[in-house]
Amino acid sequence: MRLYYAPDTCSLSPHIVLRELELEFELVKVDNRSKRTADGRDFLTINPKGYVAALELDDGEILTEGPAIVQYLADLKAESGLAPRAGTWDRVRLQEWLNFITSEIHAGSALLFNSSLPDEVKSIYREKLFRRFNFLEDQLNGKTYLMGSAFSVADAYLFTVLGWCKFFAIDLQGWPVLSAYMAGIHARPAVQAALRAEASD
Ligand SMILES: N[C@@H](CCC(=O)N[C@@H](CS)C(=O)NCC(=O)O)C(=O)O
Repeated sequence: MRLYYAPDTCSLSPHIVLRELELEFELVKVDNRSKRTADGRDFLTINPKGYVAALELDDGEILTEGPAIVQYLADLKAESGLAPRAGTWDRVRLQEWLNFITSEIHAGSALLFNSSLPDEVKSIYREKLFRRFNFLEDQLNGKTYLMGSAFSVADAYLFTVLGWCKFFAIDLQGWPVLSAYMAGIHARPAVQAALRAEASD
């Protein structure tokens, strides 16, 4: 398998999951501006949508969309518990989290990277994001992970997108439960390994 990724982006989430599952994979860096891969290919021929993450399977199939990729990976090793078994109520709860993260936190914060948006507009989106953080603060109170006591692919995703707060000068210390949650995930060996690999590639 190959993971097409760009540092500091949402592709960190499937990267963490690949390492949590101890699957064999190759990392291929993508320049998100030029749409070229580090090995000199046109990334648009791999993912015509032009964005990471993209997962290339050994048979050549390309899978895109972070929430789909991480569920596919977790199901390759169902015994890992990174996703509850398909068809169960817990799996639907996991999908509820993945959808919340993708539409509310990922898409909601990606707007803040847009340097052409005026500050007044950005502050509207920041306030909306803070309401979502308040919700997460309540939900995570008394829990180690989103799904309870077991780390899941939703945690890899939430850790990834909340990590962007540093780019927006948002201090997560204002949400102590979320801060502690982030620190716990940051300490996981697979997370450390993924961060090191992306920093050194
Ligand atoms: N819906 C996609 C969004 C992926 C996405 O937004 N990727 C960003 C990085 S976080 C990207 O590569 N953007 C470059 C571009 O759109 O040109 C997903 O959830 O996987």
